[in-house]
Amino acid sequence: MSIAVYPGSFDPVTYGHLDIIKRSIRVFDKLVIGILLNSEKNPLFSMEERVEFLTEATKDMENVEVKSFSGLLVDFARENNADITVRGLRAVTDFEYELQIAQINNKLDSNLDTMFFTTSTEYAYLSSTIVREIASYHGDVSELVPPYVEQKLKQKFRERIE
Ligand code: COD
Repeated sequence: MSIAVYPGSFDPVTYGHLDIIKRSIRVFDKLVIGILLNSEKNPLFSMEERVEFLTEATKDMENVEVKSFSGLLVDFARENNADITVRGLRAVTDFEYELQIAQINNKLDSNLDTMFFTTSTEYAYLSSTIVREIASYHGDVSELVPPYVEQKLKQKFRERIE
């Protein structure tokens, strides 16, 4: 059985992430999405909210599991019996950073390889950072994130004004 992990911050999940998920479940028997609990970053959405978003977004995909993790990715992959890490590439600007992570992870665990999926061109410009920024100025993100994420973004930035 081929098992892969797809790690990220997913703060919040976007249609770009979902595109990568849909592409990778065609290749692997099981995909474990790992949401990083990173104490150094100050995420907009709590771990519970990010898990909820991804669980809702993948509810019709049988071979997907959503989990949180802290610590090293190589340990998370090992715990889930995965030997592949999935990552997404938008543009050449992602490549240097992604190559570095892939090489470090392979150095930490030589059984762990990284597979890159390229996104559809319509999502090539899309990132969680851009979504958060547009939403913070009350811009329209309906074509960038699923409807329940859009609602939560509106709520989050309304709460910040009040
Ligand atoms: N199209 C295609 N791919 C996309 C898009 C898009 N529009 N948007 C995002 N992606 C891809 C990203 O390129 C990335 O591959 C993935 O989706 C997740 O993106 P993010 O931004 O949610 O997540 P990151 O990049 O912040 O995740 C970083 C990790 C959590 C993977 C990393 O910090 C990590 O592994 N940390 C654990 C500690 C560790 O093991 N460190 C050593 C290795 S760095």
